[in-house]
Amino acid sequence: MSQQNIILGYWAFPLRGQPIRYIFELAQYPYQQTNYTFEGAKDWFEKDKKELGLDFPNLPYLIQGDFKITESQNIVNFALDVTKQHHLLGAGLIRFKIDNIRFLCDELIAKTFLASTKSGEDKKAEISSSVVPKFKSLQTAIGNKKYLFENKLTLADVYAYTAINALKHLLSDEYKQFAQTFDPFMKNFEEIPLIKAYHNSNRYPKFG
Ligand SMILES: N[C@@H](CCC(=O)N[C@@H](CS)C(=O)NCC(=O)O)C(=O)O
Repeated sequence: MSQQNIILGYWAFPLRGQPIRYIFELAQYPYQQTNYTFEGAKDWFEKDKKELGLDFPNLPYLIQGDFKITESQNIVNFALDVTKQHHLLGAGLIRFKIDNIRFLCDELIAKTFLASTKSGEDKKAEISSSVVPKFKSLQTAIGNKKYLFENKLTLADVYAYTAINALKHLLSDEYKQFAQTFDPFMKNFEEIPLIKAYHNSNRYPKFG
């Protein structure tokens, strides 16, 4: 692999592409960002989507010289490789339990965002059918644990935090019923020194 700079392209929000940012940050691995705003969405749709030379144009994307990939889970795998953080995947059968939460939360992040864009009965239906039941399962899995598996940080925590943070900011009324479980879980993640420094930096594209 060439030593050219890594460029990560995604929306300027901590949604589906956010776990990739956490992986680079947890390793203090240098990466550049192209963060697209919703107001400036045409920079993506009308320009970069057509001009960057991506085989399968989408957000997130990762470019390193001539190496260009999309699909968020593919980029997560690349980021784990390049930062040598395979331990975040776990070992043995736990790997599959971790991935269970990883893929559930990936979908949940998208569903939470989708529900937040709706209104009235549509919004209520989306929340009660697709969002709340999955957060209830996540709440049971978290219980009063600091980390989901083996008392240490894994990709499951990174994804769970990203999904819960999306719920808290995009559907704040729905968050309330989970706060007793999710508040301490979020606080624990936010107190990891590298995460704390990142969240306080201008590299973190926070909500609002
Ligand atoms: N399967 C794809 C889905 C990507 C996707 O849906 N991207 C959304 C944001 S999360 C988007 O806005 N894509 C830009 C586009 O469709 O051009 C992945 O996991 O990366």
